[in-house]
Amino acid sequence: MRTLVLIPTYNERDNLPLVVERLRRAVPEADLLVLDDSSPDGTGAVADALAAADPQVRVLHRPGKEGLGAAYLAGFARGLDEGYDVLVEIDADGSHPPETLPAMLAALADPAVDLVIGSRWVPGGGIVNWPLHRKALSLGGNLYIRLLLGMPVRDATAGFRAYRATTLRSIGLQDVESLGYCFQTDLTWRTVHAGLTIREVPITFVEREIGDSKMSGDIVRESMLRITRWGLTYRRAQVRERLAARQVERWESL
Ligand SMILES: Nc1nc2c(ncn2[C@@H]2O[C@H](COP(=O)(O)OP(=O)(O)O)[C@@H](O)[C@H]2O)c(=O)[nH]1
Ligand SMILES: [Mg+2]
Repeated sequence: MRTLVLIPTYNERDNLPLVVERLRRAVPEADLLVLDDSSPDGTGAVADALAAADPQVRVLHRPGKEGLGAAYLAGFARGLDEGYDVLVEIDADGSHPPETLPAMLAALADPAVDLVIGSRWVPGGGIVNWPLHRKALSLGGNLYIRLLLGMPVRDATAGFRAYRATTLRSIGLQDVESLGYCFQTDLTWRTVHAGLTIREVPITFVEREIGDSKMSGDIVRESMLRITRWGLTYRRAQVRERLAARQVERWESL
């Protein structure tokens, strides 16, 4: 399976060479594409230097910071266009261990599996060095998602994933509006609704040691708003379906 690993970056100058080196070692056959939003710290130039030294590393320079979702959509479009079979998402800050990627790709080799999520919230998974409030946000967010959307996924917000190209082609990427981190939940939801199969592989998420998180109040607000909206639409449709079924039963008993 031809694999393209997408690495979104915003101010990851010191992290990028480390994650690229670990990825090249862990999955030597995979190609890498850095998605840089013109980081002010010069990450783009660092990426160019890595690309110049290694034909399996390339860079997509984007004009400005448009959010993680927009960067990934551009990367998916490129990878699908180039005919890759598998597209991988991974953070640049070292939080997602590239050493777990072979196990994730092995899980995706099962033809019954359409998306593999590197999950922090299944047995064997975990988080190192996150403050309590970040853990609470992730657990609480996932609980809210499960209650409202009823998805059988423990870590729907996770950003370490391997998608089959056919999955990305069948979930309506052209309609995705999510800009921030709720992009991950959005695509999980679309994958479930397309009737596709998700497998979670445990990972140990390690909080970054270098640079700053781009998590923000805006990102949390966007997630809450969109997830609540999807949930209400879904639950309303469920109620309508149940009422319609009851009506049919009544007619049939007449
Ligand atoms: N291209 C691009 N990358 C982004 C953007 N926002 C975040 N990232 C990258 O997405 C990954 C996850 O972001 P991070 O700040 O570590 O979030 P956290 O792990 O949830 O605290 C990192 O590789 C960031 O550099 C963005 O707007 N554009
Ligand atoms: Mg991070």
